[in-house]
Amino acid sequence: MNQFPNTFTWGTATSAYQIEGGWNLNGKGPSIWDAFCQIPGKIAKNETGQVACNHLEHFKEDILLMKQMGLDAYRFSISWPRIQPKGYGKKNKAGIQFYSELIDCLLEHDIEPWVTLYHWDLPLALQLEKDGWIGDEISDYFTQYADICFEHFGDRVKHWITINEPWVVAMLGYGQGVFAPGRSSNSEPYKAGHELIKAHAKTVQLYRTKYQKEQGGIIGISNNCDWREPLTNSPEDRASAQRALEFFLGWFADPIYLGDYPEIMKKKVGDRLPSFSEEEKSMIKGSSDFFGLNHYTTMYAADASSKQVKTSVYGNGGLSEDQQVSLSTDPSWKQTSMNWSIVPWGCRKLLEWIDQRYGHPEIIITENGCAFDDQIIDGHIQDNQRQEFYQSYLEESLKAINNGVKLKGYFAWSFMDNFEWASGYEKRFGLHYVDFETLERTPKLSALWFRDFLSGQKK
Ligand code: PNW
Repeated sequence: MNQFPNTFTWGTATSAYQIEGGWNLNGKGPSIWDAFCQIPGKIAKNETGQVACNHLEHFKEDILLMKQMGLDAYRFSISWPRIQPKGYGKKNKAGIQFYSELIDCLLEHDIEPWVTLYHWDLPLALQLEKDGWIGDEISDYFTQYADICFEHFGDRVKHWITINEPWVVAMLGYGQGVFAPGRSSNSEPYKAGHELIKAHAKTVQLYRTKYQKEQGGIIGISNNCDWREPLTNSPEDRASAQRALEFFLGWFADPIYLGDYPEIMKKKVGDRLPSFSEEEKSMIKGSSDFFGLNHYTTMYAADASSKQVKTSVYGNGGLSEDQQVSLSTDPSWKQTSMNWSIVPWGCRKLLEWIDQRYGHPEIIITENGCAFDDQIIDGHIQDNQRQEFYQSYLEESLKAINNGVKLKGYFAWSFMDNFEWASGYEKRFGLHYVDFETLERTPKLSALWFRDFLSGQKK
């Protein structure tokens, strides 16, 4: 493969609930995921993140493994209820201490911390007492929590991500109910999305007015989006692919880059889509220093304006009915163990679409990766498919750069196997294999390939 720019940032990513464990240790409060995992049938095999990879106690060993891979950066998330057990009021010293040590240890090894403030583990008290992300005050609670993080960690953390994948929080948490808090509705996702955007923007405003000048960091949001390829070349199918992208990524990125929701969403969702005041619009517009993108897969889009679309890969949530697009895959595409198709060129097309629609922003791929049923052969994890996945997605990313896209960094999801939400531990996304009995970590073939690839890039 050709060279990436030498200023390019290379990292891996994780999130708190998926790796930390210690769900009730050292003063941490319960989160909506702690509660959700207690409901029989919500998680494969009724597994939970109570122990996960016990990163809480193994973090130093994990940082050494990152060092061995030659990574520049590590993206992790802070557990809000570890910092504020109830999500508001009193802060928890032991929680602050943990992240402080983690950050120090990364910096001692020359690894840049990229910190996500919210990767889905909302303090349970905010759900029970304040209606979680559909409550009217949630964006203020979030901003107060973020303030604590900037105050305690901002001297050392120079890269902040406010919220991970608001689309997933809204759609899977409030539309289909397959993720915490497990609610099903065709209007709540739009209200949750609205509050998530406000929480992001208020937090960025706080960082910019109170901390950015002195601390000198940057702050943004990570949105997820799949690519949508028109099924045929008909004007209808091409319009549906565009519409599907606007409903997926435009929902969150349009307010931030263009100042309001996409017109097509306003038209099709009607009064279930809340509206921003002029003051909110101007606070939200321009509220991201970089374009964080999580990308996993691609599907075909075909027009379904004349049909009632009831189902999609994401179930029966309001979204698929509202956008009136039918999604499908190509039988020739290989799939991961999540049944997500492997379509590297979709990654390039999405990067180019973002570049064009949002005025050539600096993009960071904050997640890209794949799950496979890894086989251990003679003590080695032979995950050739994962290695090929990374190589092919990176090749297409490099093509996008050569076509003028300002892609500045890439984080592989994930550093190690972990708690894959509703799928439990069965789906393995890691570059490192984790034996969940002994918690022993082992680099997979893909981690070794990455190490060699990075050393080639750094010459
Ligand atoms: C992302 N979807 O989740 C998350 O940021 C990670 O925590 C997660 O482990 C990773 O991707 C792999 O799943 C997603 O249904 C979950 O489109 C679901 C979807 C997308 C992303």
